Amino acid sequence: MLDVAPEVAAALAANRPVVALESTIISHGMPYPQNVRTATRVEAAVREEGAVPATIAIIDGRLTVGLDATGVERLGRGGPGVAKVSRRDIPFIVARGGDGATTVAATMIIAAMAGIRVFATGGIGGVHRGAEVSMDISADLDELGRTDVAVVCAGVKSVLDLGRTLEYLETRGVPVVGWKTDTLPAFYTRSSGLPVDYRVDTPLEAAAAMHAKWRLRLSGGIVIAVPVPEDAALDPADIDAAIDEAVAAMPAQGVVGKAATPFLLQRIADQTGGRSLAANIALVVNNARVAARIAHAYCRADTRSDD
Ligand code: PSU
Ligand code: MN
Repeated sequence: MLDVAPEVAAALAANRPVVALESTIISHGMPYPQNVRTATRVEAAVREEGAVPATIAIIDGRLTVGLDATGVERLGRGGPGVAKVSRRDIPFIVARGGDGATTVAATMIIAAMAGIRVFATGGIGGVHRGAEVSMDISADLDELGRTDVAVVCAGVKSVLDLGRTLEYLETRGVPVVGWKTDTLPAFYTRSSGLPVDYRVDTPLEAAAAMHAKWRLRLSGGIVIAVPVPEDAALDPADIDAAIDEAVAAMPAQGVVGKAATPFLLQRIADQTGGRSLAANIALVVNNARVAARIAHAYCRADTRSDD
C-alpha cells in the first residue's frame, strides 16, 4: 500500500537527509495555482539545502511518499474537492482507491512508515477557540503524542487557542521547541508571547534531542517552531482583527469539524487582501530550509551505536 519514490528510497537507504511535506496545505490550505507554485518552491528549497523532498499524499489509494509534479498538480487543481485525510480517514481512502490530501497527522503516520524523521509544514492543527464546549481538538496533537517525527512549523495560528494547545501538547508529552526563540511563534507573527519548553539555536541541538528521545524509546513527535521571516511577518493588530472576524463568522455559516480550518484560512486570506497568503508562502519555504538543515544534522549524528 506504500509507494516510496526511488529517489526518496535511495536517500533513506544511504542515510541521506529527507524532508517530508504535507498535502492538505496544497488542496485545502491555499488557492490554485498558488498552492502548486508553493509546493514546487518548497521542494526546491529542500533541494537547495541538499536534502530530498518527499511530498506525501494518497494517490489512487496508494500511500505515496515523494509525489511527482503530476501528482502535485492533481491535488492542487482538485483543491477542496480532494478528500482531507487525517488518521481516521486513511483506511477508507485506501480501500476506495481514492485520492487524499494528508494533514499533519496523516503525513506523520506515512512519513514514519517510510522511515522519515523530519517533516516541514506551515502550521499544525490545535485546540480550537471554544473547544471547552465544541471539543474541537485537531488529531494532529494526538499524533504528535505517538508518532516519531519532528514537525518543523511556524508555530500555531491564533485562529486556535494557543495556551490550550500548549497545555494539550504537554499532556501528550510533546516537546515544543523554539527555533532561535524563547516564545511560541504565532504563524503570521513572530511571537505569541507564550514561552516554549526549550530553545535550540543550531540544527545539531535539535537533532541531538531527537536522537535522545527516540533512542530512549520515548515515542512521539517534537514540534520545532520557527518564526515567520521578519520581512514577511504581518502587523499583529491587522491579522488579529482578520482572525477574530473569521472565527466569529463560523457559527452563522454552520462550519464545524474538518471544514473549520480550511474555512478560517480562506476567510483570513480574503480579509487581508492576500497578504496572509504571501506570509504563508514565505514561512513554509523558510521552514523547509530549516527542516533540511535539521535532517542533515540528524543523519550526521546517527553514527553512535544503538545502546
Ligand atoms: N494550519 C495551517 N494551514 C494548514 C493546516 C493547518 O496554517 O493548511 C492544515 C494542516 O494540514 C493541518 C490541518 O494538519 O489543517 C489541521 O486540520 P484539523 O484542524 O481539521 O485537524
Ligand atoms: Mn477539528
